[in-house]
Amino acid sequence: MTKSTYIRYEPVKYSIEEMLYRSFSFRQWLATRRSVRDFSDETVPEEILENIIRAAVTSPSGANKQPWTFCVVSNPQLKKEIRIAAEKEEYESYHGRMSEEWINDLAVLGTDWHKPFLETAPFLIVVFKRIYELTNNSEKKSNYYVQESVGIACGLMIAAIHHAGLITLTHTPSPMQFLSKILHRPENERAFLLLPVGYPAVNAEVPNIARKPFEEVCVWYK
Ligand code: IYR
Repeated sequence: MTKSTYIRYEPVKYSIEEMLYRSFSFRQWLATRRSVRDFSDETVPEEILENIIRAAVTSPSGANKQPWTFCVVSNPQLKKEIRIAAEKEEYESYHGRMSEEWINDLAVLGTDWHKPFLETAPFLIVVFKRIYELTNNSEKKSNYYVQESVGIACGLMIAAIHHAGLITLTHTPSPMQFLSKILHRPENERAFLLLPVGYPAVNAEVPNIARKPFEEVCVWYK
């Protein structure tokens, strides 16, 4: 067993006034984030994408295993292949695989099987979860709380995308095996989430939906 070594944590210290201001402005700014499906094809400097992914990988993870791989796709041929394969699955989903209740619940979003953003957006970030690790001699090593860890990393990444002044949406074509095939991912990886990243199209619109009232989602036990 490897023994732990500790290093000093360098805390940031703000005054109460600063904390009130920072927490308020951060939540107000986060509230301006929306899932946007209408992308411009305007390109984005690669360094911005790199910064976004470097932000995501600061995420905590089970036993610090960091069980994720972020694939950044800008190649137009690959984006086209992904769109064709995703739309094929989505067509099946919207025409029988999803329950009537599910289809009704999606009505407010106005989504359907067409996914033009998979080609229009300059970048697709395809997030893979690593369900285990393989050592050099093909021994399997465990990862822990993979779903939670990768989910948290994606949350940070969505905030980083918004912070950079770009848009995204969480796209989950189902099933997603086609992504492993197209991107030639190894057997220990499973597609987790697909995030197109770019600028919104001119006059892009979003569904007129609201977040739940705070009182409904937060319970205090004082
Ligand atoms: N994956 C489909 C359907 C879909 C499902 C949920 I839950 C959403 O919040 C939105 C869409 C699609 O991307 O259209």
